[in-house]
Amino acid sequence: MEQIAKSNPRSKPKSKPVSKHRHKIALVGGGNIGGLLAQIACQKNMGDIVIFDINAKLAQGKALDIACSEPVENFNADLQGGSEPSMLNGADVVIVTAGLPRKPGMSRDDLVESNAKIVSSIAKHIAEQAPQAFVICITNPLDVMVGHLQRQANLEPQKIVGMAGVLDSARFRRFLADEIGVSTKDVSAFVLGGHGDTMLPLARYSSVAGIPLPEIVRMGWISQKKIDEIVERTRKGGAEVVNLMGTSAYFAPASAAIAMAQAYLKDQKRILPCAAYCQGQYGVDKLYLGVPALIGASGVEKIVEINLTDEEKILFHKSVEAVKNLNEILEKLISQNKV
Ligand code: TXD
Repeated sequence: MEQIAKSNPRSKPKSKPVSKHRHKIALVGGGNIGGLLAQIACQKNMGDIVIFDINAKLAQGKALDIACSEPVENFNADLQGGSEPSMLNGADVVIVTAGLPRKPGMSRDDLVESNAKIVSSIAKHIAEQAPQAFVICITNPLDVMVGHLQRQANLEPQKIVGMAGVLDSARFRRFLADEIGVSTKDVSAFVLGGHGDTMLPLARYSSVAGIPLPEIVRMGWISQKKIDEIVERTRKGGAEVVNLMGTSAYFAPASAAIAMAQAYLKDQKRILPCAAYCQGQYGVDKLYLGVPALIGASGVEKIVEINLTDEEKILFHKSVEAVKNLNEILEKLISQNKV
């Protein structure tokens, strides 16, 4: 009888050969968002899933648990969990959530030092194992972490984006739809700038069934005062959830990142608000910032430059400065060898 090789339980898990027929999605961070990313990606039949986490047992447990939902959910995917960097090998998409979430009272900016260290540690794994992947960074403070990850992993800028704008605009759309009394599907909304209190939800570029929001105000469906309140609620949407749940949001962020991954994997040419690498657009150079980006099979295929009024320019500039200041804090930490 053929000797069945006794696998040494302590042997390193071998990275499964990359399926020739399915995409491979690697989730770096298997926490609240990472686990949901794995489940949503499976249920949308997006490909094989790897959950990589410093807490190997957490990653293995979530991979196993989701894998056992396959017979019921009727998707088709191999799932792997663990803490071996080789698991990332050959990934088509890498979604990074490794990092600490906010606690009540914390700002996203309070996470710079701790999360920059984590991002530095995983950047080399991505560079070695999946340099061709489309990388979506979620870890906060987002606009700074995506730039840090791009530099540390030496990735092509158009192949790495930050997820925030899709989430922020989804919140904006939800609040507007509830107030106007229409389906969220018929509300399109725009958010520009950094993922923080200086973000710029743009009512002027938002619409209901193609009717510009200012016209909706003229039609009496919603007041300008209410729109201003909703803009402010959108800006503080993350903190609202943190104060309710005691930790950062994870359902809507996971859905937002999956939409971005699908735009890449299916070459959908979607225009999505992403933290993308600006090289002169909006007067911003060599900086990641939330802008409308066309996402397709090449990654960020175009950054869409919209006209801004003088007032919008002032608010946008404030957001740019906030992101630049945070980058300066990071550079200082790096110069002090703290990151
Ligand atoms: O819109 C956005 N971009 C934001 C981002 C929306 C919501 C949450 N935002 C941020 O995402 C949040 O502030 C955090 O920085 C990340 C991840 O949030 P999540 O809620 O998923 O945090 P968890 O549940 O703590 O998960 C983080 C996981 C956890 O399992 C750790 O063990 C793992 O990250 N981790 C690591 N994995 C691999 N390698 C290293 N070094 C590592 N360090 C921690």
